[in-house]
Amino acid sequence: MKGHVTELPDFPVYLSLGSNIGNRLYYLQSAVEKLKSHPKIQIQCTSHIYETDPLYIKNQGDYLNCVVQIRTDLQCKILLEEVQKIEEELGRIRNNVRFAPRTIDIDIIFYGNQIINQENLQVPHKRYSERRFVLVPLNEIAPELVCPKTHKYVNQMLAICQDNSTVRLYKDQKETGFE
Ligand code: A4P
Ligand code: MG
Repeated sequence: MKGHVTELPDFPVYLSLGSNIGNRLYYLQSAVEKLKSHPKIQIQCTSHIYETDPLYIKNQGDYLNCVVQIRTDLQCKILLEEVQKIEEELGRIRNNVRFAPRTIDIDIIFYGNQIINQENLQVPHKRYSERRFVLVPLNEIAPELVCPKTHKYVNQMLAICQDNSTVRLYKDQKETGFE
């Protein structure tokens, strides 16, 4: 039921989605569908899907990544729990290996202008600005968004990003169902 959608807060929240195991496109699409059908989440915009070189642990498969802009009245901590539920429903197995391959990873990049520094939640996401796989799709949908921490536009963050890994549009976007 989406009856209360117009009452949702007026600030945007940005999520970064990534998958590099199995049917990556299916996992991204399913995660977007699950976000869409959540009663307290409204999707406002999705970037194209990009195929990206794996960062950090290089000997794993390429990722598909995208960024989604939502509105929600879930508090950020609750939103994290909800996106972790979606990760679990889509077969994400958590182990203690950081940056390990995954069916689906959903990170909260920005939650409006809020700055959150809790043990299990840091927003803006701690490493987003070092990642072209986040900045390129984010810049596609929100180039003039200002980072509440650095006070720079997303397009400036991308211009100064040291990461030079490959981030390319994923084949025929008509096949993705994102258009
Ligand atoms: N956490 C804290 N802040 C946040 C936030 N803003 N959003 C905590 C989401 N989670 C946040 O995450 C570990 C813990 O981070 C969570 O329990 C949550 O409380 P996780 O998803 O369980 O573990 P992880 O994903 O293995 O670790 P981490 O550090 O989140 O890894 P990343 O940063 O997600 O990196 N290369 C390409 N090309 N594309 C990718 O998508 N992804 C990764 C994973 C590595 N290389 C990649 C990609
Ligand atoms: Mg993560």
